[in-house]
Amino acid sequence: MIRACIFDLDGVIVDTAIYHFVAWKNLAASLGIEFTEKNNEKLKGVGRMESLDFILSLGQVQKDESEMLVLAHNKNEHYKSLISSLTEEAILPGIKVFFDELKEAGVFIALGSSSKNARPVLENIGLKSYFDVIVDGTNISRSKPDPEVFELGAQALEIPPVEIIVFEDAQAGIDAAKTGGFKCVGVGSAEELSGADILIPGFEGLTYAHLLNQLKQ
Ligand code: B16
Ligand code: MG
Repeated sequence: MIRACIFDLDGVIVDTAIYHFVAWKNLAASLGIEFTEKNNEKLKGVGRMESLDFILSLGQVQKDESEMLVLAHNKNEHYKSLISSLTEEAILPGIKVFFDELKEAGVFIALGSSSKNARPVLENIGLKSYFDVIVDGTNISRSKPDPEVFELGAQALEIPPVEIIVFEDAQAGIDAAKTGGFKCVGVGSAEELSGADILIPGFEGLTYAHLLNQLKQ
């Protein structure tokens, strides 16, 4: 029986992935590194320092630890300025209706995000009060595809992973959920994502009852 759902944030609840991309692209350009949307796919769900490592390796640029901290800080300041004006209009279609349905069914709602900015984002879009548990980048020591973020969520909920559905838009997140023994719904297309129990294009028109039926098949 499913008793809880853990949601990734960026790309599942709200489309902040574009803002991460803009901020990383800007930083990469300042270092003379070309950073494409295809490169950006690999960074979805991946933590800030690991993302910076990836971008530097693309341009074969070497930086020491203190320089890397400054670069990551600069990217984050740019990202924060981009998300400061987020409102509930940024919530992805169908999410709110789906959350209301979960609440009515008595299913717990948790967040499992790699982002250290998850709480201000949830506050800005007005969804924070829906969450029974929030685990984000400030709580974890290992980034997705490590299952730590979802395992901490399951522990806080006091519910075993087999009774929890994880919703993820990133391959690293799907891998994390499956390694941790969770049910996993991938949000996106089969061209980009593999290994989830089922894939959905998004939440618009999705009912919880229909989703449970699909998961049983
Ligand atoms: P921050 P998620 C992830 O959030 C993003 O997908 C990823 O692009 C970002 O680098 C990571 O958070 C860290 O974010 O720099 O804000 O701490 O998809 O796991 O909700
Ligand atoms: Mg995501």
